[in-house]
Amino acid sequence: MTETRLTFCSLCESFCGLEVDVKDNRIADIRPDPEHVVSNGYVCVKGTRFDSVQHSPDRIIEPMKRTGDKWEAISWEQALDEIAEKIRSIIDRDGPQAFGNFVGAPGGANLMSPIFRGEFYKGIGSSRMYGTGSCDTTNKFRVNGDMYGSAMRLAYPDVDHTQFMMILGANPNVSGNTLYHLPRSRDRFAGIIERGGRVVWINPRRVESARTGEHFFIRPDTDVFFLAAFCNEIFRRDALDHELIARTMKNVDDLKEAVADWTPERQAEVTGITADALLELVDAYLAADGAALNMATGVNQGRSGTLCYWLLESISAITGNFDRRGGNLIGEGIIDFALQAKDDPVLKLGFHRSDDLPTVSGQQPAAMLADDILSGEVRGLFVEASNPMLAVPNPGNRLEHALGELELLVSIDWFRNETGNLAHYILPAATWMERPGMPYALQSFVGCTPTPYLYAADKVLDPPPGVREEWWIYTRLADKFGVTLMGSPMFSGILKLAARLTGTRLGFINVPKMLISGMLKQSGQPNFKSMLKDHPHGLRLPDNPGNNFLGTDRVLTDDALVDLGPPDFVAAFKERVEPLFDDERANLDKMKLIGKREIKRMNTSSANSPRLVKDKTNYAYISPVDAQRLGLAERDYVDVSSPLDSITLPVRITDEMMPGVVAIPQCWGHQKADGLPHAQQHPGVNSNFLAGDGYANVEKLSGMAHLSGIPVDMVRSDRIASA
Ligand SMILES: Nc1nc2c(c(=O)[nH]1)N[C@H]1C(S)=C(S)[C@@H](COP(=O)(O)OP(=O)(O)OC[C@H]3O[C@@H](n4cnc5c(=O)[nH]c(N)nc54)[C@H](O)[C@@H]3O)O[C@H]1N2
Ligand SMILES: Nc1nc2c(c(=O)[nH]1)N[C@H]1C(S)=C(S)[C@@H](COP(=O)(O)OP(=O)(O)OC[C@H]3O[C@@H](n4cnc5c(=O)[nH]c(N)nc54)[C@H](O)[C@@H]3O)O[C@H]1N2
Ligand code: SF4
Ligand SMILES: [Mo]
Repeated sequence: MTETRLTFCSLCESFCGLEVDVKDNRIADIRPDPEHVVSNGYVCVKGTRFDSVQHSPDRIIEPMKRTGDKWEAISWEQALDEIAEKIRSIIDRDGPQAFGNFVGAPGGANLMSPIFRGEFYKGIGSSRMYGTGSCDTTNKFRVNGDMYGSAMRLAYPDVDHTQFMMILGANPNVSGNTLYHLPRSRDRFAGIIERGGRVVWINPRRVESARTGEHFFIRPDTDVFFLAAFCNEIFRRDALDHELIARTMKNVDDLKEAVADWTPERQAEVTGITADALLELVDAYLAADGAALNMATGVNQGRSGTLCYWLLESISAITGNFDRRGGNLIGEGIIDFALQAKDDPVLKLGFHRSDDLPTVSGQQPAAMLADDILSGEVRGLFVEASNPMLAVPNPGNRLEHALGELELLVSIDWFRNETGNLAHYILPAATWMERPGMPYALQSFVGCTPTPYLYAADKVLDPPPGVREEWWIYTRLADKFGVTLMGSPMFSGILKLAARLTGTRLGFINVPKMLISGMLKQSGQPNFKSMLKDHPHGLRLPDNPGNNFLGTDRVLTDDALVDLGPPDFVAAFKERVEPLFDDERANLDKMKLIGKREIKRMNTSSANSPRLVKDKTNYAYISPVDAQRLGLAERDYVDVSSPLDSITLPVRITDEMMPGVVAIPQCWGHQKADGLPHAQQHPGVNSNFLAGDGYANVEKLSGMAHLSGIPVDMVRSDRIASA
C-alpha cells in the first residue's frame, strides 16, 4: 500500500515542505507540499529527486573497516570498541586535544547531532572541533559576538517588508539562501519591486537571482572598500540616527574614524563600482522607508569577511535601519539560543589552539587541518557529514597526505566519499528521511526568518537495520568513556540506556522525539505529537514587528549596548585594509577565481546521483572580453594556475561574468571516488587545489578560509585542446 507522508527537505536552508509517497519502505514519489506554511509548494529538483540518493546502491548500510585497501563490514559493537580503544590510546599518549572532529554542512541541519557531539567532546576534554562553517560563515558569528554579545544574535533582512534591499555575494535562487530562511526567494524579491522598492545585487557574476532587480559587477574580494566608502558617505552626510545611537550603541567614533579615508572615488579604483553608482545607492538606501542589507558566502570567503560584516551591520545600525520593520531584524526563536550560546564553553569565542587563531561558534579553522595533522597536534579525527578532501583549501592535494598520517580517521556518512576512502572506519548514518526532526537551530531557536514558523516531522522511512543516527553514535561512545551527558547523571543514564536498547525489542524511547518534545513544551509550544497531528504543514508564528532589540537586555554585551567599534575589528581594519588596497591596485590586470553553485549539485554530495549529474566535468566561466584576450573559444581547455597548483578544464564564455573574473563550480574532482561510481565517471576538477591553506591564508578574526577572489593565471592549455 502506498502511503503519503509529510516532511521537510533538509538539503539546504529552505527546508521545503514535501509530500512523500512511500511503498514498502521505499520512496515512490516526492512532491512539494502546497500547504506548507512558508514554502507553500516551492521545491527544487534536489528535493524531488532525493530518492536517487536515498536508494542509491552505493549507500553504506553497515559499519565498514579498512585494512590496506580492503573494506569489510563489521558489527557496531566491534566498530565502536575498536574506535574507542584507539581514541583512548591517542588521548593517553597525546592528550584529548589530539582527538578532533570535523563537521560538514549537513551536520548543521541536524538538530540532534550538534548537541551530542558537543557533549561527548566536552566530556573527554577536547575542543579540537573543525568544520566547514569556517568555509562559509564563521565571520558572521564572530561579528555577532563582538557587536551584540553572542554569536547567535544573528540579524536577517526583513525581505517581505523592505523597500530597498542590497545583497552582496549571495545567489539565493540557486542556493536556497543561507543563515536566514527564504524559500521562494524569487517571488519574495519580486514582491519588493511590486511594492515599488528596489533590489540591488552586488556580485562579480550576473547571477540567476539578479534577474529580479538591478545588478552591479564588483571585483571579487573588494567589498570591504565598497562598504567602507558606503559607510563613510553616511557619516559625511551625517545621515545618522543620533538619538538611537546615543541611547543604544557605543564606540561610533571609532567606526567613523576607521572609514574616514574611504571615498566613493577611492573604492572605484579597485571595485569596478563607479563613484556615481555608489552615491546613488547611498541616496536610495537612505531614502527608503525601511532598507535592508545582506551579504553572504561570496563575501564571507574573501580576506575581509569579518570586517565586511561589521561594516554592513554598522551601516544598518547607525542609519536606524536596524531593529525596524523593513530593515534588518533580530528574531526570537522558541528558546533564547543566543543567550544560552553566550557563555557556552563550546559555542563562545575561544582561543584553544597553540597559535592565536580563534574558535568561532565551536569551530577551529578548516584551513588549518592539514597543518595541524602534519605538525602532530591531531592524531585522531572523526569526520561527520563532510568531505574536506574536496571542500576545503587543499593546495596540491596535501590534505590527502595529511589525512593519511592519522592513526584514526572515522567518517560518519551515507557514502564512502573521497575522505571516507582514507578512513579506517566508516559509520553509516541515517538520512533526514530516516529520522525525526525540526528545521535547524537558526530557524527554530534563533528565529532567523522573515516568516517565523515551527515544523516537526517524524521519520518517513525506516533506516536499514545497520544504520544509526549521529546522536546514537556519540551517546554510545560517551557510555564507553563514562562521559556524563547534559550535566545530569540521571538524564545521561536514560539517554545511554535508550542508545543501548536502540535496535532491540526494548528500544522504545525515541530520544530525538523526547528532546524535541521537551524543548517545545518548555517554550510553551505544542509538543511533538500535536505538531504532527494538529500542524502537519507547520505552525506559522507571529511576524517580527521590530523595535524589540536595541535598548533591551536582548543585547548581550556587558553594558547592553551594541558595539559599533569592537577594538579587534578597528585594529584589524587599520592594519590590513590599506595594504590590501595597495595589493589590489598593483594586481588589477590579474584574473580572480570565484566559485559557482549549481542548482543540481549540493556541495560534494549530489555528485553520485545519476538523476542530478549528467555533465562529465565542471567548466571555467569567463567573460567574452577575457575569451578574446586569451584567444579562447567555447569549450577550449585552459590551465588555471595559482602559485600552489594548476588545473585544466574547458571554458564556457558568458557575459554573465565580469571581465577579469573566472568562476569554477567548486566541490568537483571525483577521480578517486571509487565508492561513488557515477561521480567517478563524471569527475570534473577540484578548484580548491588552487586555494591556500595554513596560517597565512586564514582570516585571523574568524578563522575563515580564503575560497573566493583567489588571484590566478589563465592560459590556453596545451595539455588538452578542446572538449
Ligand atoms: N571553492 C569553494 N569551496 C567551497 C565552497 C565554495 O563556495 N567555494 N563552499 C564551501 C562550503 S560553504 C561548504 S559548507 C563546504 C561543503 O562541504 P561539506 O560541508 O563537506 O558538505 P557536503 O559536500 O555537502 O557533504 C559531505 C558529506 O555529507 C554526507 N551527508 C549528508 N547528509 C548527512 C547526514 O545527515 N549525516 C551524515 N553523517 N552524513 C551526511 C554526504 O553523503 C557527503 O558525503 O564546501 C566549501 N567549499
Ligand atoms: N544548489 C546548491 N545549493 C546550495 C549549495 C550547493 O552547493 N548547491 N550549498 C549550500 C551551502 S553549504 C551554502 S553555505 C549556501 C551558500 O549560499 P549563498 O551564500 O547564496 O552562496 P553562493 O550561491 O555560493 O553565492 C555566493 C555568491 O557570491 C558571489 N561572489 C563571489 N565572490 C564575491 C565577492 O568577493 N564579492 C561579492 N559581492 N560577491 C562574490 C558569487 O558569484 C556567488 O554568486 O548554499 C547552500 N545551497
Ligand atoms: S530548495 Fe531544494 S534543496 Fe533546498 S530545501 Fe528546497 S527542495 Fe531541498
Ligand atoms: Mo556552506
